[in-house]
Amino acid sequence: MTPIITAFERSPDGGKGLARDTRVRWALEEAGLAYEVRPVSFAAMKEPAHLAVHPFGQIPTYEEGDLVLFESGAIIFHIASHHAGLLPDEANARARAITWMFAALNTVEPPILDLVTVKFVEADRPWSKDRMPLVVDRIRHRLRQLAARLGSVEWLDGDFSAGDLLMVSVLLRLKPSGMLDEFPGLAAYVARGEARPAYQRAFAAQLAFNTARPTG
Ligand SMILES: N[C@@H](CCC(=O)N[C@@H](CS)C(=O)NCC(=O)O)C(=O)O
Repeated sequence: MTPIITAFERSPDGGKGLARDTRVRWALEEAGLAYEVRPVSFAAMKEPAHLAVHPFGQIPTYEEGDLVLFESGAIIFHIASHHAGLLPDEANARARAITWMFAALNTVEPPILDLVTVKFVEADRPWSKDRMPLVVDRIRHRLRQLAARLGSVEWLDGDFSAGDLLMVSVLLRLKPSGMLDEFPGLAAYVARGEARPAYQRAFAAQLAFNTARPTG
């Protein structure tokens, strides 16, 4: 059964690949799975039909027969659990790769999301300028720690895994800020992720999706 994912009808980033359908597309490509994409407008996202699939009115979602999932991490974990290539077979290595999935989403992504919030959502608040350096410092702190752990190895723990897929996806959100360039080891790690053929296919697919259709 071909899975169906949802994506922004038109991503606010215009196809830079920062919307979270890209990471799901990437996992599907790594697993060698075909998939369909259902576009959802911002308005439709908050309507009952979509809320029945995603309680928080967001993308991405994943439908496969009777199974309906939301949360990019849960979707990627599902794909990785059922297809080779994204999680190691050995139990402890698998548990460590899953730990990195959580670390990406729970420890590294939140401060990075704060940067987007302070830059775009809170830009007109009087305290926004004071908050920015705090947010940037918190990101730097996490990047320093992550860079120290990664050292000079290729991936976080052995072979490429869903942990790397999520970590690279989360770090990619920093690209427009230039902050990654302060950490050459992390910038190279992200570049290795981007160079994977599966990422390239996912990126191209979301770009085509976001640019090929006329705005409606
Ligand atoms: N934790 C969720 C976050 C989902 C999320 O924030 N999706 C964004 C797009 S990347 C969205 O739908 N934003 C529109 C909105 O929240 O109204 C996940 O990882 O799937």
